[in-house]
This record gives sequence, structure tokens and C-alpha cells, in this order.
Amino acid sequence: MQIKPFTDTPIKYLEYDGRPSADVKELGLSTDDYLRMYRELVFARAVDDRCYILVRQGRSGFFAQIAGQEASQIGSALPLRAQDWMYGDHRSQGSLMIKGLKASEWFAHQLGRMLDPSQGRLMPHGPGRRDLNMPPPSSTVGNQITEAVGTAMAQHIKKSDGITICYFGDGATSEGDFHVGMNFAAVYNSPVILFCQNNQYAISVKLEEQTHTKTIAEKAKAYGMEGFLVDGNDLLAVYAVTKHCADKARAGRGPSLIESYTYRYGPHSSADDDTRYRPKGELEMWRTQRDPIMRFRNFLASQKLWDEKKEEALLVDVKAEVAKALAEAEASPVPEMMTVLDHTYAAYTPQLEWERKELAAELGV
Ligand SMILES: Cc1ncc(C[n+]2csc(CCOP(=O)(O)OP(=O)(O)O)c2C)c(N)n1
Repeated sequence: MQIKPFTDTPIKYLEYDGRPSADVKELGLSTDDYLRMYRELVFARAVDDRCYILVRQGRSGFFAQIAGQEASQIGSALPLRAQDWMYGDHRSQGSLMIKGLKASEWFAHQLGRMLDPSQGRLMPHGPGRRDLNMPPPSSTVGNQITEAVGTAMAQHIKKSDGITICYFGDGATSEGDFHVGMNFAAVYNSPVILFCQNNQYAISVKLEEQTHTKTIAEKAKAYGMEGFLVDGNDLLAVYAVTKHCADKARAGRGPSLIESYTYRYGPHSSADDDTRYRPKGELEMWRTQRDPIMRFRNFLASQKLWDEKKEEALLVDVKAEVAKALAEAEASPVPEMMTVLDHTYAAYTPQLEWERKELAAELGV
């Protein structure tokens, strides 16, 4: 299929029931690739479910679920390479784990342990890993967009073969940073993929209250950039469109905006009550008729690559891996209280020294 920008309907490779609606062979994915992709979807949801339980048990303070958006996150991260940069937002842990963040590190981040690459110092939206070219996701909505575009501008100037992907939600498109980032990305022909996970809500604000354009993808036109609308619950479509944009950026043909049309199952975060703003039946419809994991599983079954026995074995395997990762995180110590100000800057400033003394006096150490 020729991947085209500015389509009226989302690009898809699979029907909702998993039957191929386009030639999937052209993606060049092997059986092993398909099986790995499916495992990643199932694993991401298992980690998500476990984190939600940790919050309910009072062991973790805050969590933003990715359930429902796994295909968007896994499909968009798989075409990237080690030298590429990834800027996540507060809901992109599925992509961070594909880039190389370990599940044990993610759990440690949720629990504020030393195994967390940010050592318990950030709101649990995600840690960074310098060695993976992955800055810590920002809590400030849209903030990462200008940073990501700046990184891609540097990649262009330095003639690096790396590209940058930046994740954000539909709500972030109302921030000034989005518009500044889009403009600079296009003007400087930056190798960046601006990946909008349109899950149709920014907390309680519905998409139609957020923007009056029919799609988010079409906003790219105003900046002289291509915008792609993709079915974000179709793993193969998200993979194909992101790969297309990654290849384009690597070939020096500039940035792209991708709108991945999806739906979040959980509340905005563990501090939200989504029953107050979702219409009755909407969530159930997405869960039962458009689930990205079920869709890909049905695709595998249609290709005679999956059955009940394989599913059972996979679930046992994933459960064990999640339990092991969580156990590793829990075995890691909590950070020493007196280190709380470390790493605010490369070195202690006079102000930080003063705060440190105050803290020591407070703690009596
Ligand atoms: C600048 C700024 N404004 C408001 C907030 C509070 N806030 C956190 S997430 C969020 C909604 C973001 O919605 P969206 O961008 O669609 O992403 P989603 O949460 O749906 O993944 C808001 C308003 C914030 N963190 N930063």
C-alpha cells in the first residue's frame, strides 16, 4: 500500500476483527517478527495492569495507564534504531520499554527505588536513560516537543544518521510548544517524527472541545509538512506509517506529523474519575470491538500462527517475567534521604548547599 498523507480516514492494514485489509506481506515482517510484536503488546498490558494494582495497594503514588494504546506505542517504537532519540510524554512507557528501558527499571521508577534510572527523583511518568538517547519524559504538557525538534535540528546540522521521535497527546496540540515545534521542524527540515497519540481526551476535555479541525494530521499542512492519520489500534498500520516517516527522515526528506487515532481505557491517571465525563457505553465499545491486542491476535490466528495453547503459554511466560521484574525493583533500596537534591544540577549551587544544610538539620543527621 502506498502510504499517503492527509487521508480522510485512518490508514489501516487490519480490519477490526483482525482480517488483513491490505497486503501485509509488503511490510517484510517475518513470523518471528509478528510473534515478537504480539508478545510486546501483551507484555505492555501486563506491566500496565500490575502498576495499576500497585497504586490501588498504596505501594505506588501515581500512575497513567497506557491500556488501549499499546499498538500506538509498540508499533511506533519498533522502526527506531539505537542511535535515534526518543522523547516520551506522561503516557509512553510502552515505547520507552521498546527503546530499551527494562521493566524492572520501570517498576522501580513507580516505586521510587534506586534501580529507577532517575533514582526516585521524578514524578512517575518515566525515567530517562542517557545511553538509550532517551531524555526523561516531561510532566509539562507539550514541553518535550520543542526539545525534540531542537535535537533533530542538531542531528540535521551534524549530518547524523539518527532521527528523533516525540510523543504527545491530542491535548498537547493546543500548547504553543506544538506550534513552535512544528514550524521549526519544517523550516529546518529536521529529521523528526511528531507522534500524536490521539486518545480523544485530554483528561476530561474531549477532542471536539480541543480543536475545530477534523483531524490533527491536517494541521501539518499549515507548516508545510506531511501529516499522516493512522488507525492507532492497528499495530501493523502504526508500524508501517512510522517506518515510512522514519525512512523519509533518514533520507533527509524532513519531518512528519503522525496522528495515531486510539482510545485510553483507564482514567486519565490514578487521580481521575473518568466516569464523570465519558458517555455510557463508549469505553465498552472500544474494549470489546476495537481492542488492539485482540485485533492482532485475531490476525495471527487468521494466518494460522496462533491458537489457545500458544496464548495460554504466553500468558504464563509474561506473568512470570512481570513478577520477576517487579521483584527486582522491590529488592532495590529506597534512595537515601540526604541524596534528594543530588543531580538537580551537575554540581551543588550555593542555594542547594543551603537547602541541604536545612534538610540535615531537619533530619538530625
Ligand atoms: C502545561 C500543562 N498544563 C496542564 C497540565 C496538567 N495536565 C497533565 S496531563 C493533561 C492532559 C494531557 O492530555 P493529552 O495531551 O491529550 O495527553 P493524554 O493524557 O490524553 O495522553 C493536563 C491538562 C500539565 N501537566 N502541563
